[in-house]
Formats: sequence, C-alpha cells, structure tokens
Amino acid sequence: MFRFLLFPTILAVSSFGVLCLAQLNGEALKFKLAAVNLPNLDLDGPSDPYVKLYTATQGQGERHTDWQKFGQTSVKPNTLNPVWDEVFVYRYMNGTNQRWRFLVKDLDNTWLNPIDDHLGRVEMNVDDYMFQLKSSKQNGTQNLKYIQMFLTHPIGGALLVTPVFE
Ligand SMILES: [Ca+2]
Ligand SMILES: [Ca+2]
Repeated sequence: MFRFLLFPTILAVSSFGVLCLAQLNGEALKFKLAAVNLPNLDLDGPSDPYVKLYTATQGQGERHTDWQKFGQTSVKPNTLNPVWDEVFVYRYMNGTNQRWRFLVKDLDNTWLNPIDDHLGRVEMNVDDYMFQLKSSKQNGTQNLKYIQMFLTHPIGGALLVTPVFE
C-alpha cells in the first residue's frame, strides 16, 4: 500500500526538479547592437558612440532597482549610425521580470571635455523583447532582423538589437 503511494510522489518531485533546473539555467540570448540617428555632441566631427549594458530584476511594486553592468561595446569613432561587432550573451529566465537598460555615450575624454556626453538611454523588459522575437517567427523561420528601441535623454536616435542565432 505504502509503495503505491510513494511512487507517484517520487515522479512528481523529479519532474519538478527538472523544471526548476531549466528555470535556474535559463536560456542564452545572443545579440548585437547598432544605433541610428544619434545626436552629434562633438564640435570637431560626429560623436564617438559606445554602449553600456545593464540588467536588473524588478519585483512587483519595487521602486528601486539595482542595475548591474553586463557588457560594454567598443567605441565607434566619428559616426552617428554605429554598428558594433560584439556579440553579447544574456542569461534569460522566463517570467522573472528581468530588465535591460542601455546607455549610449559619446567618448570625449579630452582635457577640455573630460566627461563623456549622453547620447541616449533605453529600458526594456526582457520578456517583451522575447515576445517580439517569438511573435515575429513565421513557419519556423526567423524573419525579424532587429528590434528597434527609441532613445530618450536626449530624445532622438534609436538602438537596434539584432538577435544572433548560431
Ligand atoms: Ca562630445
Ligand atoms: Ca566625442
């Protein structure tokens, strides 16, 4: 009698364990970045843009978010439409309210102008990014080239997140 009861319990526990493991490991998202129509905040030619990538997990009703840096692009000198080569890998965990904050900056770092200018900022829920990515799939093939995110602070350009499938 006891044996019969025990067996389904073990099965249930082990499948729950597999589910937890899958959630803990998440899914590796790979992407590249580009930007269009960035503001020009240099006097001697176009801006020299680079991006700092931050992530946070925001609980319901939480106001404060601890942003953690998980990447930075190289600097693309003298362009308002940079295309960065780096492939970023992000550990996505479905439904955990992960957020991205991307800051686009202009490298200045000169004696006259020691602080890098802000070229724009964008925040996004990673679940929304995944939703856009998945809803763009048709007949099993990926049609989407990139997801466009409009920049604020200052308003103007846009950041393009291009998924990388390998
Ligand atoms: Ca500048
Ligand atoms: Ca500059």
